[in-house]
Amino acid sequence: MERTFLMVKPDGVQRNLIGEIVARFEKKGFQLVGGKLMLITRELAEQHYGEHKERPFFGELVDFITSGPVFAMVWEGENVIATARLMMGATNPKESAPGTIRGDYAVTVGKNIIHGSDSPESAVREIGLFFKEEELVSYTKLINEWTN
Ligand code: RTP
Ligand code: MG
Repeated sequence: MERTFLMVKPDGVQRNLIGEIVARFEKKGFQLVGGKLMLITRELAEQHYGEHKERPFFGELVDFITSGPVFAMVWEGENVIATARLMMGATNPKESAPGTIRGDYAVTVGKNIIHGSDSPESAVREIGLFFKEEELVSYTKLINEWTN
C-alpha cells in the first residue's frame, strides 16, 4: 500500500491544529502508521529541503522549520501521496482553495501549516529521513472495508 510523509509545521503545532489535521486524513479514510512530536535539527532540515538549497528563501525555510516542534507522520492508503497534496492545497495560501488545509488555515507562503511528500521518490526519501522502520506500525482496520 502507498505511503506518504506528512508533517504539521511549527506554525500548525503552535496554533493547535495537530488534531484537526490528523482528523481530516482519518476521516478521509487514510491510515496512520507512524507519528511523533519532535524538534528538527538544522542538519535534518537541510537534508529534508535539500532540493531548495539554492533558492533565496532557503535560510528562512530552515530557520522556520527548526523554530519549534513539528508533528511528523506517515500515512498509508490508495493514492495517498497525490490525494494528500490535494487536501493540503497549493503551496501559496493565496492560491489554495477554501476547503483545503492551507486554504482554510494559512495566509502566507512561509507559514503554510503542513508539509507533504510530492512524489513516490520523495515519500520514500522523507520517510527514511524521519522514521526508523520499527517506528512504523502495519495493522488492519476493519473500517477500511467500507472505504477501500
Ligand atoms: P512543502 O515541501 O513544505 O510541503 O511545500 P510544497 O511542496 O508545497 O512547496 P515547495 O516548493 O517544496 O516549497 C517548500 C516550502 O518553502 C516555502 N516557500 N517559500 N518565499 C517563497 O517564495 C517560498 N516559496 C516556497 C514554503 O513554505 C513551502 O512550503
Ligand atoms: Mg515540497
